[in-house]
Amino acid sequence: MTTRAGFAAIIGAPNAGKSTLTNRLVGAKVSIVTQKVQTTRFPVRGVAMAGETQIILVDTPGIFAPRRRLDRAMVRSAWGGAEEADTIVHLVDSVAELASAEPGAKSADKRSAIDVASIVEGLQRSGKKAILALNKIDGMRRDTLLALAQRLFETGVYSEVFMISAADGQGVDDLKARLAQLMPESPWLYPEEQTADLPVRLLAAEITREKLFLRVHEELPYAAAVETTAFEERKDGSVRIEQSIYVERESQRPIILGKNGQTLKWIGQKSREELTELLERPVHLFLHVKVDERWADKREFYGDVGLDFDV
Ligand SMILES: Nc1nc2c(ncn2[C@@H]2O[C@H](COP(=O)(O)OP(=O)(O)OP(=O)(O)O)[C@@H](O)[C@H]2O)c(=O)[nH]1
Ligand SMILES: [Mg+2]
Repeated sequence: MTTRAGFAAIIGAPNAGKSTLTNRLVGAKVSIVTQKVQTTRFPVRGVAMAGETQIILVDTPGIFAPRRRLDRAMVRSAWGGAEEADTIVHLVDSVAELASAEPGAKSADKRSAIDVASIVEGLQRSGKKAILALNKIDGMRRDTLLALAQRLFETGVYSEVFMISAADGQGVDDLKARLAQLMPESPWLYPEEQTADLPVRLLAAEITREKLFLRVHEELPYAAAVETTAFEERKDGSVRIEQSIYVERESQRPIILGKNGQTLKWIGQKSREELTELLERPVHLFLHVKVDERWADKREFYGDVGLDFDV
């Protein structure tokens, strides 16, 4: 039996749908998804099986013009993930890309198009060919898509084009089959049943961060981090998890707490439900809100997940 295994990095502008695609290819949730840009903060590995082939997907942070130290570290790690991979998928939000060319385009769409252009330049510099995957084709017209595919393909940095919807699954099986062909002959790199490669404390913190963003993304445009401070297996088979939610300013604390603590309660409930399912045992979750104005610049948070802060 010949087995294959290798790495496929998924790069793209913030919000292109990279984590949604990673989860869909793996068939399980390994990376969190929100409607906010810059949700993924460090490379997350998901393991997908296609027959005798193991495709290790590297979901990367969005690539964009960085300002803060955390941003720079995120963007660098995204390119790092691409360099080490056997194949690169550049995922593009087709809706944003097409909208950016319209008169009166939204600034978010324009920003996304600028980020796409910078990724094309990065690929040109690296001399590597990528697979172009045009995402979010659900509900889009075919002719507009073809024109977009052609325009991007002419940059010369792509070997082929796929049109997909990570959300509803269209085209994803074809992309997966192609990725499987591109993997080198190799023994499998992970046990067959493993889907994610993320320490469980970190995954638990990510799940709470997802719920936090889902609930307060308008009021808290950027600033929050979650850390698991205790993870204790108990004799009765349950697990006790303590987490700190860090915000940058005292004024943000009430946003997370909500009226009578309702918002924090909702976040805790949703996170606990998902953790219970994920860990397959009862979970007791305790959340604390802390103010730390410099969390984004802190090495402790991200050093252990492979973000390199030395500039
Ligand atoms: N309509 C539609 N929406 C999608 C599709 N794929 C992803 N989305 C939505 O796009 C948003 C961003 O998805 P993510 O998977 O978090 O995007 P990302 O590229 O990982 O984002 P960052 O980690 O912030 O860089 C979410 O609201 C998704 O539900 C798709 O195929 N169609
Ligand atoms: Mg993501």
